[in-house]
Amino acid sequence: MCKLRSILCLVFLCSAALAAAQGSKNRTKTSPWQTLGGNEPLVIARGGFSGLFADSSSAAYKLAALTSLRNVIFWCDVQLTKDGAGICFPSLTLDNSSNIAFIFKNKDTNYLVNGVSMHGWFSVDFTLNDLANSYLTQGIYSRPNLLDGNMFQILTVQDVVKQVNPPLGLWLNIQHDAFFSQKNLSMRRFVLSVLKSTIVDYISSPEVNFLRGIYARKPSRTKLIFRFLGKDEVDPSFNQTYDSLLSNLTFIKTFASGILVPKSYIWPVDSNGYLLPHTSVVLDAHREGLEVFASGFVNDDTFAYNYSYNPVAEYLSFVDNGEFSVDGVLSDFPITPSVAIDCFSHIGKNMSGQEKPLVISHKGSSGDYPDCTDLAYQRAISDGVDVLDCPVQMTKDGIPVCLGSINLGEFTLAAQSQFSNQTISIPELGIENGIFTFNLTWSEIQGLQPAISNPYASSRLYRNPNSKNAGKFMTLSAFLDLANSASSVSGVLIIIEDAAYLAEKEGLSVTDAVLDTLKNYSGSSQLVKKIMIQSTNSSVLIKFKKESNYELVYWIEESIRDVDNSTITEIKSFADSVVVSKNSVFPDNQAYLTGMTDIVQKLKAFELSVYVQRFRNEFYVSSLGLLLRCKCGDQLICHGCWN
Ligand SMILES: *[C@@H]1O[C@H](CO)[C@@H](O)[C@H](O)[C@H]1NC(C)=O
Ligand SMILES: *[C@@H]1O[C@H](CO)[C@@H](O)[C@H](O)[C@H]1NC(C)=O
Ligand SMILES: *[C@@H]1O[C@H](CO)[C@@H](O)[C@H](O)[C@H]1NC(C)=O
Ligand SMILES: *[C@@H]1O[C@H](CO)[C@@H](O)[C@H](O)[C@H]1NC(C)=O
Ligand SMILES: *[C@@H]1O[C@H](CO)[C@@H](O)[C@H](O)[C@H]1NC(C)=O
Ligand SMILES: *[C@@H]1O[C@H](CO)[C@@H](O)[C@H](O)[C@H]1NC(C)=O
Ligand SMILES: *[C@@H]1O[C@H](CO)[C@@H](O)[C@H](O)[C@H]1NC(C)=O
Ligand SMILES: *[C@@H]1O[C@H](CO)[C@@H](O)[C@H](O)[C@H]1NC(C)=O
Ligand SMILES: *[C@@H]1O[C@H](CO)[C@@H](O)[C@H](O)[C@H]1NC(C)=O
Ligand SMILES: *[C@@H]1O[C@H](CO)[C@@H](O)[C@H](O)[C@H]1NC(C)=O
Ligand SMILES: *[C@@H]1O[C@H](CO)[C@@H](O)[C@H](O)[C@H]1NC(C)=O
Ligand SMILES: *[C@H]1O[C@@H](CO)[C@H](O)[C@@H](O)[C@@H]1NC(C)=O
Repeated sequence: MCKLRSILCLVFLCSAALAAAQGSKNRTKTSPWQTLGGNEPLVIARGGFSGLFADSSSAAYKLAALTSLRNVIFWCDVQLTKDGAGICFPSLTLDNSSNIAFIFKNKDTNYLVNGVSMHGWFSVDFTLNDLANSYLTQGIYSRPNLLDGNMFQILTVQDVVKQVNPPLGLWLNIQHDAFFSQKNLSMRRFVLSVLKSTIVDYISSPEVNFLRGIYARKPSRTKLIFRFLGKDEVDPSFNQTYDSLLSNLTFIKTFASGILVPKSYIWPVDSNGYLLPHTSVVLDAHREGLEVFASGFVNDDTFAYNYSYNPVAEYLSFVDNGEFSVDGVLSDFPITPSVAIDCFSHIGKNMSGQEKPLVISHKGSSGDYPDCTDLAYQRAISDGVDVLDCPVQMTKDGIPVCLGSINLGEFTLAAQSQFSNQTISIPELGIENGIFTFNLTWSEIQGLQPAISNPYASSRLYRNPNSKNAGKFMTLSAFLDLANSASSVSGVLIIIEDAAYLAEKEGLSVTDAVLDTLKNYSGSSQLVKKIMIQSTNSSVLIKFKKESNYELVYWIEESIRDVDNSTITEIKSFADSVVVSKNSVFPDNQAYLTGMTDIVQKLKAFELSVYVQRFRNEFYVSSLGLLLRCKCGDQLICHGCWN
């Protein structure tokens, strides 16, 4: 059975699907889109692929064109310079996203913006010529700035059209007409002049009077979109809160063909970070004949625990929820909505008909529930896992149990329990101050509170806090019962480590315990699942090879770049398949992928199946990116000293 190859297949299938999508606008889908006009939702790239390259840089726009659906729309936030030129730039002040503060050290100032004082280097204080020597930088400091040194120039709207030739559409967002008017600069004049020479599909603004002012003069193909800001904020041109405007969509419809709302207008999130039921905004606006676009989509802050840090799941809740679909999403990472729309919509869990790699759980669904608890396993099953894993540990009374680690301290509250006095260090296992599974009986372990793992706690990304201590642990035999009764599960992966230590030092044979449990199981009722035994120690696999015909999986723990034929031949003598790390296949340099090794092909040439681990949803900033910035100290200096 094709395993890793199919992972790649899936990637290529998606690319092929994207390519096909690019060839024709008609798609065959099992259910129609619930957008206003029944069209596929649009992907709007905010400043291009601004999650990776500096917002509004040519590189950001070009990457968006390369990696998105063909009808991706390029979003440009228009700001005016002192001499009335319109540049694409994400904010009124230039200092966060360019090196302007470095070049014009004392030209910062304070202005009132919609009645609130704001400090910075404002576009209105610089001519286009002044900006010629500035370059764009990554303005969101939690994102890596390694690509900033490429001297991406600040572009005018016309430059964007010329340099990157928007494949389909251009979307101009006019966030601050009222402010520019105060400075005697006319956004209206600028926009109308652009409309004469350039095709613009959408113009959005949070100011009613700006849109009403161009309504009669715009070409018919250009759609006006009213942008909602925070519900309590006031539209400075109209003196009404966005909340009150939201209750008067009939009025909005008199000058706009759609609305753009923060995603929380549609799916609100409670103060604990969980989704509330959706509002009726999309259905109400559609009833009024208004398109609805949602903003605020980024992969590095997919917020609501309900999505398990999976940005695709978030997009699907806006475009494929069975009740409505927004007409477009505004994203800093347009590749992700493109894939969500083109590859993952309307398929539910039915992936049949596509060659699909095996999905193997890691300690159950350990991103959602504490490791190896019944809840973690049940969630993995309901999510459609193919193979359930059980890392086997031994209890003091010799019972094989599925537990996240030999050290109870890592995944339970043992250290806060009556067993805290069992804390010891065992150098052979490389563990200091642990509480070991083999020092507690099964009934003692059952009494411990599980604790969810939080591998990204240092980036303040926590997993499902509502269930952080939920669930019950399971013996290997209860685990087998659960897996056996789940019809969608095809196999179980039993992981055995530290067998030599347990046998020699603690007098416990984990291999015998596993073999007995498995044999006994087939003796009593029929175990219908495929059995896979995994270890980093070939001696363990050799022992199983002698006594069974289970699939033997050799785990190559260290990250490798290459493997020679004699090593593969040796592996082949005791294993049927191999587990390697992700970065043995796709090595990286400072968190950017550098290419692909040929390890998978080499192993497969010897008819070994290849599994890759370990996939996690959390999207976090590489510590190196942060480190570079910290070393540089001040953020401004930082932007200049990356090399
Ligand atoms: C797309 O489908 C519609 C109706 O299903 C049809 O009228 C139209 O001709 C198709 N367009 C193309 C390019 O195939
Ligand atoms: C600039 O960056 C700071 C710090 O990240 C942030 O608080 C501020 O809102 C940003 N300003 C703009 C205009 O984006
Ligand atoms: C804008 O023009 C008015 C009238 O000509 C003038 O009084 C005002 O000072 C100007 N404001 C700015 C910021 O230049
Ligand atoms: C804006 O509206 C508020 C109440 O709705 C009112 O008190 C205030 O005077 C208005 N401001 C302007 C400039 O019209
Ligand atoms: C909607 O807004 C318009 C313009 O402000 C106003 O004339 C109209 O009375 C409002 N309608 C409702 C139902 O609030
Ligand atoms: C999100 O998760 C919470 C906690 O599990 C649940 O109560 C809530 O109903 C979920 N929200 C939605 C919209 O499904
Ligand atoms: C799943 O998809 C396949 C192929 O697309 C289809 O034949 C099958 O009926 C679908 N099954 C379900 C349960 O929808
Ligand atoms: C740990 O403390 C308990 C009482 O809380 C006691 O019964 C047990 O003997 C102690 N074990 C060790 C190894 O000290
Ligand atoms: C692997 O297991 C064998 C026999 O059980 C043992 O002698 C050996 O030390 C183990 N190797 C490692 C690296 O733990
Ligand atoms: C084997 O199964 C029998 C009956 O289900 C049970 O009584 C016995 O304890 C089991 N033995 C082991 C080693 O699991
Ligand atoms: C390694 O094995 C593969 C597959 O059998 C073979 O094509 C290749 O030539 C071998 N490489 C070397 C260096 O022997
Ligand atoms: C675990 O604890 C250590 C230290 O108290 C003992 O030396 C071990 O004998 C004990 N192991 C078992 C299996 O109970």
